[in-house]
Amino acid sequence: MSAVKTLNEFIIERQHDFPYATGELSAILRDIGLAAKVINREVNKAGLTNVLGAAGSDNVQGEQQQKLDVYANHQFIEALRYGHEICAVASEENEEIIIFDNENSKKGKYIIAFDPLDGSSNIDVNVSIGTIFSIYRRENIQEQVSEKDFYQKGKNQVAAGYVIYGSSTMLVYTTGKGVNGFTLDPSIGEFCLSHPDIKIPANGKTFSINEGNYKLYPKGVQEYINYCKEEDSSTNRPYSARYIGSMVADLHRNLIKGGIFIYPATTKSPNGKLRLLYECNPMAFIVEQAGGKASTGEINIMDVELTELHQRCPIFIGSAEMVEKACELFKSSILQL
Ligand code: P6P
Repeated sequence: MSAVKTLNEFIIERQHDFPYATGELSAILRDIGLAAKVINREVNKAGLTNVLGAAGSDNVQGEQQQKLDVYANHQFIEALRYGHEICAVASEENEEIIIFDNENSKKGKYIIAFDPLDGSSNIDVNVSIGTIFSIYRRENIQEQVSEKDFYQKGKNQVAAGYVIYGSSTMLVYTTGKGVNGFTLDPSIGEFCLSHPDIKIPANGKTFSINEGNYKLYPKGVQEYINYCKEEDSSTNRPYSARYIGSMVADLHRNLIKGGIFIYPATTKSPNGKLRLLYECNPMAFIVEQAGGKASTGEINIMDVELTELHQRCPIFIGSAEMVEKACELFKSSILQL
């Protein structure tokens, strides 16, 4: 056995974590790994080919699509279309779900939601960006698949993960049995286990929030920001502010080193900015599996009812003790209203 453990070797080894493992989830994860390698190739040379810049179209969010957004979306959809496992896809880039109607996929028991290239506005300035994915089992496989299959709580996820295209490219995922990270070795074209059994520190020294919106935040969030800036050596404060504007990059740093990321409701965005289905829920699954917490400020992210495909959700996520403190201040400010 080589010292290096590839993603595929790891998947096969861990496949028996599940009773009646049929290998379907393993096949999906392998397809995702392949798509990530293809996207990584384009991301890494984005400055050299004309994949930088705007695609000249807007996505369902009304956000200007970047050429790499469109490319990554296509790669993921096509990587999953002809397997036997996935029967429908929800993507940040598409208003409606995409139903795979080929013979293989029609009987698929799983559905997947993803943000193919989160933080893509950072592509042109070479800041790390990422792919986020979330996998559910269909609840009513006798019926024709529809958008309603995606209206599940995050606690029903069977797997979730992200790819971060940064100084190195990493795939980090969970199937509910802990979190493992794989770094792409370009010399062999394989994701190799580099961060086994990731655990997020209970506390950290950084807070990630867009302070430009300070005046738009609820009072409790303002109080937490002020708390982060107070001098108190016994609690390692003041914390350092670290905010890249790319959720995957900010969360990956906090997962490895500890910290908190907050994108709360604002007076302009009463449900925050980030999407429950393919940003908040998968990240919540990963962070909680690593020992952290993920809340709306009031309830666990993975308990939120999803009633719209692109539903937004406020999020406080990261080191357990930091999230608890932020939510304590947030809730107490609500009670004072
Ligand atoms: P703001 C990127 O557009 C994104 O969806 C996340 O990756 C990131 O955390 C957030 O938006 C940044 O938003 O409003 O602070 O620029």
